[in-house]
Amino acid sequence: MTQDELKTLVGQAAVQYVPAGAIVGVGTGSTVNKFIDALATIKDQIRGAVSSSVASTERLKALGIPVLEACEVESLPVYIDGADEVDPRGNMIKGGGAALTREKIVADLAERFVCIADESKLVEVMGRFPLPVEVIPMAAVQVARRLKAQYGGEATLRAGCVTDNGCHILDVRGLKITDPAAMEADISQWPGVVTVGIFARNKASVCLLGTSDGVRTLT
Ligand code: ABF
Repeated sequence: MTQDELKTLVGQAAVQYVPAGAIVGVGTGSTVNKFIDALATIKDQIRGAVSSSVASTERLKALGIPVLEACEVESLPVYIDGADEVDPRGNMIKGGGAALTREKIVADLAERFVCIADESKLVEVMGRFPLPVEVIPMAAVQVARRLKAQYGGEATLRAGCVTDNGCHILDVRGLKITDPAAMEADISQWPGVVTVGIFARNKASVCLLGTSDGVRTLT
């Protein structure tokens, strides 16, 4: 199967995690696009969606799925999103698409996070994919220095990238993320850091991985 077919497989499989009558949290990316297409087939059975990006909002609306603002809901039964890397415990690196802050906000509203990805995203220890860190522009150099001093990471500013929040992204190479929860908690409280792309506090409750043998479920 091609990577695109694997994404379709998990996008369709994720629909079974959407309860009837739900407002669904919907993430961003090419795998989520497959999920949105599948969600459209049951759109009469849900109340709508909260989306983590303009791109997903447009796709949802084009398919006739109502989109609500995050501030209009108190909680979501489920958030379905992709990842750049996921470990066997459900910790993830996200933010390759620069939407990490909104993704973490929507994930935090959700009771369950269902991660959908092709099996190439599964790693034993995260860090091969450069870790995105969204920063207030004024803090970028200082945060980069600190990433080097404390974690040995080489941070580079993502060229031409201004996030939905008017901020910048550092991509950090050379990390071995052996304790995702501790690293997320630490970097998150540095001055000028908006969001670190480690999702350990909001890790996946379920991960659906597309493999050539079908969907593999990690819980
Ligand atoms: C979002 O989209 C991100 O957090 C991650 O960067 C990316 C994954 O995209 P794709 O499904 O296209 O690989 O979920």
